[in-house]
Order: sequence, then structure tokens, then C-alpha cells
Amino acid sequence: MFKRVLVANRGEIALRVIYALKELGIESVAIYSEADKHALHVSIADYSVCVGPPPPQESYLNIPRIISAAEVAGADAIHPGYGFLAENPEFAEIVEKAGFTFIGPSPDSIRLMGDKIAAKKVMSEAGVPILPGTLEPVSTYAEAEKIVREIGLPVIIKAAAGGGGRGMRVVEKMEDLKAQLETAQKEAEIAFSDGRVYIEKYIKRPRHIEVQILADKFGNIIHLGERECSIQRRHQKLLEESPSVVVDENTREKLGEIAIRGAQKIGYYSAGTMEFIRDENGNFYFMEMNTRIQVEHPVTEWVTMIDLVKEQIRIAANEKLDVKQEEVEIKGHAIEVRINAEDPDNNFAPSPGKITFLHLPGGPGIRVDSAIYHGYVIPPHYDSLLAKLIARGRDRDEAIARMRRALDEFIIEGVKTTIPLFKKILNHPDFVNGVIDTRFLERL
Ligand code: MV4
Repeated sequence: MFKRVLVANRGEIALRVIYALKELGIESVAIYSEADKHALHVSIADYSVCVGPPPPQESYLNIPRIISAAEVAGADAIHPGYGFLAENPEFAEIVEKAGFTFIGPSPDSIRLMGDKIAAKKVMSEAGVPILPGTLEPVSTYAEAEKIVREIGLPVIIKAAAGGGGRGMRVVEKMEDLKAQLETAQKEAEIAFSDGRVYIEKYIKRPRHIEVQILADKFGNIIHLGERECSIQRRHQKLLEESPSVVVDENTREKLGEIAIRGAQKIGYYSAGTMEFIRDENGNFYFMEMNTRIQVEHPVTEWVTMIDLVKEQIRIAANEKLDVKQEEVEIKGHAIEVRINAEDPDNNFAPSPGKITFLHLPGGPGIRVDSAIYHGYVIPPHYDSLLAKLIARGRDRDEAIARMRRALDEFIIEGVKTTIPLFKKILNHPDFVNGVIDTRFLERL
């Protein structure tokens, strides 16, 4: 097992990783930018190294400085958290070439799943269901027109280097196809220096359902059920839950087997997520695979009682999975809301500033993953996540009731937050009845 691990991240996920390290008896090294001198992850880690000025490019994204920090601190592994460098294959490669262990999948897995065309292709070869469309990049209008005639309108044009909803264009009418294709290619070239795009059938009101997997370096792979993440705004998830109300035991087993088959095909190890969309007829289609620990991992932890971050660390240290598929039991229901420093009444404008008063909710079935504290000044340079509030119950109704009373108890003063929005969502009859899709929030 590792002796000392550097956590290449900040905020709640840095804390989450440090908690796992402490429970495993591993020393932790925090990195921080000049804007994060007073951040909680710095004070709870055993050691800390300043890696540069506030802009992420100069600190949390600065690979040479992070490698130097790991060398200076005598770390033997690096955990990237989510965001920042977590899905950068060059980073994973450099980490390993410098003699550290990257706590995540292989650079090749990250690279392969980062190319959404290659990912779709390899998954379909593994028997994972995909949407009708192209498995090669579409460059000319003639190619685009041919495929659209085959699969029918509407279609969606996506960037090969995109993902998470970036660089997507919906085409409803044939006469729009040419312009949309050209725009999509240009935008992809500018955003990712990779103009390759692909086309697939567009699903109008999908539900976003993803499957968590864990795989070790010895070929053992398990799935931990699904999370439903349909409540989003502009591809930012706001609320996630497990299990999904539309996934029964049979479907779960089928989806899990599909996810495992996909992971097996690419020789995947570490924690990973296979993202599907579900159409209104209940069909599931693979969208992409996330090769990191995700923001919403706590809902899975709370219905399986498996610590995903500790497993991720153990896997990286060449240990075998100690959980068998038969031992994975989905019990109860968990819901997570992402409380952001944003004003939901003003188009979700960021609301940085000082937390002048803070009271965290508690009691049965409540977990708060957060790095804020009374008097903390939220720096403007990073994302606006203040806290993840997770509620667990014996069933969905109890989880909802606990979430409502925890939201009522939660007090954050000094900045605007999304707490009032979640109170509305948790009281909305469609949410309570589980009638949600990715357009729920627009309608609300
Ligand atoms: C789609 C789609 C409809 N049809 N693909 C957005 C995130 C990215 N991972 C996939 N996304 C979508 N892909 C086809 N063929 C609709 C979306 C989509 C979406 C998906 C999940 C959650 C929220 C969404 C919001 C808008 C669009």
C-alpha cells in the first residue's frame, strides 16, 4: 500500500480523498493555489505544497508544478479527483513516467474514452447498445446527408473530442444540416483543436442513467447499480439519485452486465462510469464513459455501503477487489443535491463572497460533503460548488422527506445559493412521482 499520496485537487473532493487516505492509514499531501491558502483541504492534509497563482492554468492544471510538488513531498501516488487533470491522458502518463502511481485508469483507457467516436465503436464491438449513426467522423455534407437519410431526423451532431454535452447541435430539418455541420466542425476545431464530429439519432426527452463500475488490475469487474442524473441545467447535473425509479431489478442486472462487458473489452481498471440515455420506450443506449470518480459518487456509496474512493486507491495499489458481485446489494435510496454559490433567480449567476454564517444540517440519513466553513471566502477562480447534500432513506419517500427537512435546516448566509431551487424541486409533484427527464428544469 502507498505510504503518502498527493491529492491534485481542491474543495470537497480533495477532502473526500483525504478522508479515504486517513482511513487507509496513508499520509496525505494537499496542493493549493495562492487563492486557497485558507482552504480546508490544506489544513486537514498531513502536508501541503503551494503550486502557484490562483488561475487554474498556473496551479491545479500546471503539470510540471504538480509533479515537482509530488517529488518534494515524497509522495508515491497521485489522486486527481474529478475535473482539472482527472481525464487528461498526458497527465496520467507523465505521473507514471515520473515514477508515481496514478490513482485512476491507464492513460490508454482515458485516451480511448476521451475520443467519443472511438469509444462508441469499441463499445458497440463489445455488444453495448449504441444509437444508430456514424462510427467514423463525418467530414462532408454528402456523408452527413446519406446518414441522415438512413436514420431519419432529428439527429444530433457531436464533437469527437467533446463530451458532457459540449459541442452538440441538434438538427430537426434537412435544410439546416449543412450549416449545422459546418458550425459544429468549426466550433469543435476551436474548442478542442479537433474538428472531427459524428452524427447519431436524437432522443427528444431522454433520461440520463449511468452505471458505476469498479475493476481491479486482475480482471475482476463489478457494477454497483445505477444513478439517475436527469435533473440538469445546461449539462450541469443538479440532483442525482440511486436507484432510478425506472430501473427494475432485471434491467439493473442487464445494464450492469453491459457495463462490465464494455469495461472488460478495453481492459479497464479503477472506478468508472458508463453513461446511458434511456428513451421513452425504455431502451438504453451508451453515450460515453467517464474514467474518473464522479461528483455524484456518494449516492452509490450510500445504497451499497462501498467506499468508492478507498476502492479506487486499493486498486491503484495493485490490490484485488474484495467485493464480489453477489455481495453488492442495493439497499434503500439516496439523493444528492449540488448546492452552488449561484443565484437561481438571476439565471444562475455566480455569487462568490464570504460565508458570514453557516449551519449544516444533520440527523439520520444526512451526509454533507463540503469544504466551506463559517467565515470562508469563496474564491472566484474555481467552480461554484459549495456543498453536496446527500439524503438516504429506506425508500425514496423517506430520502425525499429527509432531504426536505435538511434543506430547511441548512443555512448559508453571505452568498446566494441554489437551496431555494432544490426546495421547489423536492416539492414538485413530477419529481415526487419520478416523472423526470432532462427537460424537467426548463419546465420548472
Ligand atoms: C444526446 C441527447 C439526445 N440524443 N444524444 C448531453 C450530455 C452528453 N453526455 C449526451 N447528451 C445528450 N446526448 C442523443 N443522441 C441528449 C443529450 C442531452 C442530455 C443528456 C443527458 C442529460 C441532459 C441532457 C440535456 C440535453 C441533452
